[in-house]
Amino acid sequence: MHIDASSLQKLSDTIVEIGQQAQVMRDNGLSVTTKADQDFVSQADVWVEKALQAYLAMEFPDSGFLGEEGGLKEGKDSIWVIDPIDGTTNYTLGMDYWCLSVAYVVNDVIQLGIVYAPDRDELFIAQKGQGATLNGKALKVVDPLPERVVLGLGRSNRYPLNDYLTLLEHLIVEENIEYRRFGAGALMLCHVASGQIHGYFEAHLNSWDALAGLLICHEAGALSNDFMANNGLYQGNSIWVATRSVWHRLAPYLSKKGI
Ligand code: LIP
Repeated sequence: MHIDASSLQKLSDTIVEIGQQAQVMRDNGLSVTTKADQDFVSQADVWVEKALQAYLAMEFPDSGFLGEEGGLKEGKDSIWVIDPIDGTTNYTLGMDYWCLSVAYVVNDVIQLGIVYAPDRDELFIAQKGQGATLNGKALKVVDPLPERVVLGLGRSNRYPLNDYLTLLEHLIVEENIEYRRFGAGALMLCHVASGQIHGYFEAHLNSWDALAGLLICHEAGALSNDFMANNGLYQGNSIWVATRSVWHRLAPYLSKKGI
């Protein structure tokens, strides 16, 4: 199902409204529960997901829904993939590096990606084949000077620490590449598209963290691994995205690691 311009406008306005409500909820005080080591959920994560699901079920009744907190509701050939608050730890601590991430997938192909970071007032939107924008301005990735590469990284307990440390050593010692880890994969992917960083790697990311940011990167001209391979939609996958020159520079090392 194609998303026309007025539906897209209504949807992005709704995401902005819900994101601003999440700011109010934080300012009013949050209850936070532990899902696993260093993996938390607040009542705002649950509220945001339910609010988005209610809106999408009304506007797109035939579509399915996959959310980080509420899980899967099957649909016909399309599905909305939602991370209500990506960067929950940052959000609960009052840091500005968090976002809402909404992706629309038809027959395993990402058709629409919307990422909104309320504290930064950054609204990223991409539709397949129609480019990517940040607050309405077109995005196009640019290759960095080889000595000025900054790579975004993410890690979790879903992946051996040693492999992460080995990668860090390779980047710093062998490649003289700087890195940043800000704890919200969806927003870091968007900052590849907007040129703040020149690539992003995480050994395992869930589809709700990855899909919207991935389309925004693709539509801005970045290269990536095939995240949807091996049932990536439901199992998650490794994610490796970069500008063309950074991609080709690190691909040999990462392919040795099976990426
Ligand atoms: C987080 C991701 C981050 C990853 C964390 C977690 P959450 O998402 O954005 O990249 O390293 O393990 O998955 O839990 O804040 O939605």
